[in-house]
Amino acid sequence: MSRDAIIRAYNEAVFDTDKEAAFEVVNAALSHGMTAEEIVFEVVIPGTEAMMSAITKDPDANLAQHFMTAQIAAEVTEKMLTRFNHPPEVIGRVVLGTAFGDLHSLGKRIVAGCLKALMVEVIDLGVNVPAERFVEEALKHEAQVIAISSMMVHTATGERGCAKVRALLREAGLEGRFKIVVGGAPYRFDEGLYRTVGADNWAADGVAGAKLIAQLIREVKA
Ligand code: B12
Repeated sequence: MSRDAIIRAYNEAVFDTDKEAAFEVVNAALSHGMTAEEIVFEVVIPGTEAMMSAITKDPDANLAQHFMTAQIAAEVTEKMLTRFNHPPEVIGRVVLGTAFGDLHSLGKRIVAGCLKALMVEVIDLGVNVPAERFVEEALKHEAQVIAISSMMVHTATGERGCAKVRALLREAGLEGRFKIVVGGAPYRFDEGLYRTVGADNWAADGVAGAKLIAQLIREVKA
């Protein structure tokens, strides 16, 4: 099986939301001599990016495809990490959660999957997370980024969401220590909204979000 054939077969399995088939391709790749590192960096990450961009452009693509792409990427990456010759260093930490009052969790889980594939440690606080908890957990885990998902306009713009996290950081003199990143449907409708709510940046999907967060982690650490 050539490398191109492996990449094609992996992408097909993901497109079919067939996790078992994706793992079969990964096992075949290992038995053909590909290393775990090559599988993550040459198959899984580019494959996830390609699929996410195809799904975004395809009006017939469904939620399951979106979700499973990130889920498979996260699971394959976690399995491959145990086989890495030199385990890659975690590049940093992010606390991630859905804003207070908001119970939507699918987008957040996709973002978490994409972050894991980029070697970012994710502390997932779940849904309906009070602003105070974002700050407490970021301090406790020495995170570099606080990532807040909001799927509803009022949980994005409300006083108990991102704006409160910003206010708490300001009051505690912690603004230089953490960057705030937001995402979710309201930010896609209004690309300037992230500024209004006091975030440092936003991203439209999991792959772009993970890349942005990895970049901000490096900036905070520099
Ligand atoms: C599925 C869904 C639900 C499910 C949630 C299941 C779950 N476990 O998550 C259920 C049925 C529970 C639900 C409930 C409700 N929902 Co609802 N829901 C949706 C729906 C159809 C899809 C959301 C979704 O999962 N999308 C798929 C994921 C993959 O996409 P995503 O979340 O946008 O995430 C991607 C990006 O946005 C980005 N991203 C997301 N978060 C983050 C965070 C960061 C940091 C970054 C960088 C990026 C990022 O990356 C993700 C992956 O690529 C949307 C409609 C829509 N089209 O958005 C309505 C929607 C969000 N819901 C809505 C409403 C009103 C509700 C309810 C109030 C309904 C009711 N009357 O009870 C309740 C609210 C409950 C609550 N308190 O939260 C409205 C919100 C309207 C508004 N303007 O505020 C919407 C827009 C539907 C509508 N058109 O009216 N909902």
